[in-house]
Amino acid sequence: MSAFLFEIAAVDGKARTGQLVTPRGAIRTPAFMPVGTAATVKALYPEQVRQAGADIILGNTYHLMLRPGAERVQRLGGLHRFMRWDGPILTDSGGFQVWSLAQLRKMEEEGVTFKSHIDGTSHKLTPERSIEIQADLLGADISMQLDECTPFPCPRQEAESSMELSLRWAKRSKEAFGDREAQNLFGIVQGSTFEDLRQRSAQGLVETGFDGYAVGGLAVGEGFETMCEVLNYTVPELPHERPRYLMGVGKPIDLVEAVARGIDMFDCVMPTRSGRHGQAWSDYGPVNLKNAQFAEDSDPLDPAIDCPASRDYSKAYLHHLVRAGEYLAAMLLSWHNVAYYEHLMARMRAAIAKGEFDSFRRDFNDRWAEGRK
Ligand code: PRF
Repeated sequence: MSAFLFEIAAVDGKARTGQLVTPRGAIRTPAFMPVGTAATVKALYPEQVRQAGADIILGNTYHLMLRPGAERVQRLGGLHRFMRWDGPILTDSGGFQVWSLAQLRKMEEEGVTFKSHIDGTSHKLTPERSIEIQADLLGADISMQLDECTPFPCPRQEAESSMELSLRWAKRSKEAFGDREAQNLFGIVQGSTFEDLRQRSAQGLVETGFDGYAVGGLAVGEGFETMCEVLNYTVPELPHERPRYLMGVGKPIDLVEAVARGIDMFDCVMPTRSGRHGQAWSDYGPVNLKNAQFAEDSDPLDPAIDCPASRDYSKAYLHHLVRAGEYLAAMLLSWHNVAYYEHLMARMRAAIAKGEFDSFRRDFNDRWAEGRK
């Protein structure tokens, strides 16, 4: 197995900055991956996603296996060619989306059987089938092991048996993945909010050996403080020299605090989903453009961000588009939000490189708190 080169250029406290070098291009870390669930980052052209500063996007096994079908995507040249994104793609394994979207799930040692949320047809995902879909059919640059995400709160016994199942699936995923020159495989730490379970999960994954390590099972209702606490004891169990990915997180403040704890990669629907609901992200929190206070506000959302949606359109215009239910509202707000998230990552990378991450973090927390008032 050849792990992508991961160069850590600077460390500041627990925060790191560098790059993960893939055959489809380098991913500057800490990195934010916009979510392209159904072979599209919703409401954005691939060119806009790239221009907004994204080096890598995320795709979903669950959605693509159901529609248009993984074999069909392969026949059409793989996911990159199909959606016209030539940068790296990380795909999620499907476990979490089955858990959150599918009806009538049945978990077994072998895998998970479920009914599609689209048409009710039955499907099965095993660790082996998930790898086949991600790596062979879609052609993901980074594949994720199949895992089970526990709800919150979760009784200890259930968290333990679920974590052990995910660990057995990790080993089967790695076996199925085998040795690949140009593709990587990440393991996923589970164990809910139990320190010893998280430690055992991380140690089991490290023993098996992955190209990167994700922290799963968070942002499921445990809250900000608990998530930070879990990261406090989980991240130190992961190898310093490999990328660490916090799955499905989060708000801007979550990203800043997770980077402070040593996380290198993130994905979240937040920027695109809230963009479709009339919200724009800022250092002070979300701004609801529907609000009457913006009706005659001729300022742009953020002139410091090098993105037309952030710099060239007035809040008054965006307010009008949102009120009128125009498609362009979703397009411009999604574009701004992705650019804002990518700009935030760029600011964190620069602060870490200069050894100024502490003061960046403090100032950011002040602005975020100011926005709560
Ligand atoms: N596992 C997987 N994908 C995920 C998660 C997980 O635990 C989460 C947790 N919030 C988001 N996406 N495979």
